[in-house]
Amino acid sequence: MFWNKEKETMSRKEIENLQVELLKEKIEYAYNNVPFYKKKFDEYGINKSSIKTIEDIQKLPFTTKTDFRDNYPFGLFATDMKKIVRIHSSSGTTGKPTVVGYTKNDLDVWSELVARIASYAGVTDEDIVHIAFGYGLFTGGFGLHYGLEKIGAAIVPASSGNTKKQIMLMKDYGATVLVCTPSYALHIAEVAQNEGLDVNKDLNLRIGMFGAEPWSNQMREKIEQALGVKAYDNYGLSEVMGPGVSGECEAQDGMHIAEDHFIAEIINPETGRWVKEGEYGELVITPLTKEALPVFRYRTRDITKLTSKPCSCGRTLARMYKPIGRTDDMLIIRGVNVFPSQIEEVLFSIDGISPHYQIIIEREGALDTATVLVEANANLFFDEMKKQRQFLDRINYELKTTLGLDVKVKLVEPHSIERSEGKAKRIIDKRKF
Ligand code: DLL
Repeated sequence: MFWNKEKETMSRKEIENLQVELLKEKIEYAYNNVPFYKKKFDEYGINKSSIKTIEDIQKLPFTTKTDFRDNYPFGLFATDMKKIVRIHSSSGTTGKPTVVGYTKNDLDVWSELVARIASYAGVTDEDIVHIAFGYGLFTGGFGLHYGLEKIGAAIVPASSGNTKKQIMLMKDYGATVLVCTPSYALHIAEVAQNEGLDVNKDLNLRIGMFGAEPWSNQMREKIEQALGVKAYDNYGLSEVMGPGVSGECEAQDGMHIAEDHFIAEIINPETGRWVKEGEYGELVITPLTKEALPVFRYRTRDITKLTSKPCSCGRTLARMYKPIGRTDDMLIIRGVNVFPSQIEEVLFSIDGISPHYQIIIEREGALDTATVLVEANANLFFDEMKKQRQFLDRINYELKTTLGLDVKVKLVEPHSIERSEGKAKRIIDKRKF
């Protein structure tokens, strides 16, 4: 379903012309309002006339998470506090959180773009939407909330936690759309089943809008089966706005990027240069309309690929494919580069494994080792050693043939891996640096 057909179907030329104009304006705006960018642009000899075509964006320096940290908390803001009406932040695993601010106008754009991705997924003003993202500093709860409100849907701002109560609310209020992380969706399904609910009879869900963490297509199938929904992916990050940067349409062949508000590039993370369209690399995003916090060429660390080919849905906005991991997530195990998502794909293709797993990384001498903890389904015979052995051999074999990697696999009791209410913690890194 189109939300803003004019913007969703611009020609490539129109998109690029608009991006060039907005980028020039933003460069001037940031130069005049953010000392950090004034200094950087002077250093690189950049001003708005440096940009003539979209390729010229490559002249600009990158912005990284470290730049946010170095300017903690408000050093990158372009407006004074009088104009700031909201602050969010994202906590990394180390150091200070990244702080982001929004003007009234930024919030309007944000809800417009979230309304857009929700309508890609088919959400309408007739839906009852259960939002189980945390409401707080995390951009997920509030971000989805105001976008869906703009569509006119009835929102149940359940926030995260207390899964049994969430299920009761979904059942009693007849929620038709569930919004949360994919890992929490699976947890909800598991608890509902334990409570003796038949999701097809007792719940009324039809759409799931899931995002905020990587998830494979295999996981999508599991969620769709377990909850009786059609599951749509959506992507975003706080540094450039939050959710609403991109989302899947009915074709589910990549997520359409709101290119009238963002420029997306894919670079080789080592050289910083553009890769060819369709090749995997690191996603770099430049928001074009942010007032409170203009950012240029933000290095997301997410590994994905782009296509600007027209989509069967009729939209012309470029699409990014499911991120397969993050540059800081990549494991090098005995010389083989692997992302947790590749391990997930293998695990989820094997019957008898419940969709909950964790990867423990340790260091033995100079080598990194990985142990995959896999939860067996309750109906797997735990007391039958031979069957267990065969099952483990099968998982080892599949991992080895698909990834070329010999990893240790350990079966653990059903329900022993911690369930997440937000972003799942898939990797436990025990290495000491
Ligand atoms: O996770 C924003 C968001 C909220 C997106 C709700 C979608 C739905 P941050 O907490 O700043 O913002 O985390 C951003 O999460 O760089 C990716 O690594 C990851 N991520 C977000 N969406 C997806 C997705 C929100 N659909 C970081 N697939 C990003 C894979 C995702 N990874």
